[in-house]
Amino acid sequence: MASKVVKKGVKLIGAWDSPFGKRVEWALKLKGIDYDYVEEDLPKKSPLLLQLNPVYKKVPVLVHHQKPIAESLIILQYIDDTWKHNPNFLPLDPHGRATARFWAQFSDDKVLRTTMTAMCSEGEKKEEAVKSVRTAMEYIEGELNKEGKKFFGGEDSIGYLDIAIGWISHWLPVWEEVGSMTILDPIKFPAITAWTANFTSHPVIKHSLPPHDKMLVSFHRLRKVLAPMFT
Ligand SMILES: N[C@@H](CCC(=O)N[C@@H](CS)C(=O)NCC(=O)O)C(=O)O
Repeated sequence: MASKVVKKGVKLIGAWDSPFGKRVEWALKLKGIDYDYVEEDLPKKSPLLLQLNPVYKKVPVLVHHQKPIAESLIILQYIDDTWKHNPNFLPLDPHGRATARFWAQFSDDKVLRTTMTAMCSEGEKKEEAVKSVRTAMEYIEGELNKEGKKFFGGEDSIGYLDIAIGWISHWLPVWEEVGSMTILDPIKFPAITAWTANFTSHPVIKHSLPPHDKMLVSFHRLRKVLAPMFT
């Protein structure tokens, strides 16, 4: 874990149960950057959020020296580019960097979004979504096997792709429960299962995970709101 190196000028606008906001929190903590945190009430978006992210109106937003940056995967790269001290999140070689970004985008598009669809839908639509998430997860399983290390970032350090797929370790079980479905079968996905245990045991991650029960309440509520859009 890096020591505290930056004192001022960094603010994170997030929401406690947002897997995207949590990426930025993890990244700042892993780099040892001091920051102010502003919790956003998403049902009643603040003028601050609308001003800082007028295009998407979503959290997270990182403000550094009064300049906002939106979109969690872009923010992760900004953090890595700005604070270059250890740990380095992205590999140094261009192909390694491109590959990590590719799989991060893939896991957002094909795993995370489809899991939300599965959680919020029923019947055939749900079955189809669960099937496609499992197919997509096979690629992540394959990448972890290829790496053969504890984390994508290496044997000891969490990297960009670990942070990007970090939600699988703590949000996915909640979404499985809320959607009454099983996605992460440990027999089918032993590498992801082992990675999940490693990730959630890391001291920085372990102490910054929202409580499971509180998340269940929050995502049951979200499911109720979103379900009509998936029928
Ligand atoms: N692609 C965005 C997704 C951010 C996102 O969906 N944030 C949610 C919270 S988890 C949000 O702000 N939702 C409010 C809304 O959609 O109006 C990222 O990676 O930052």
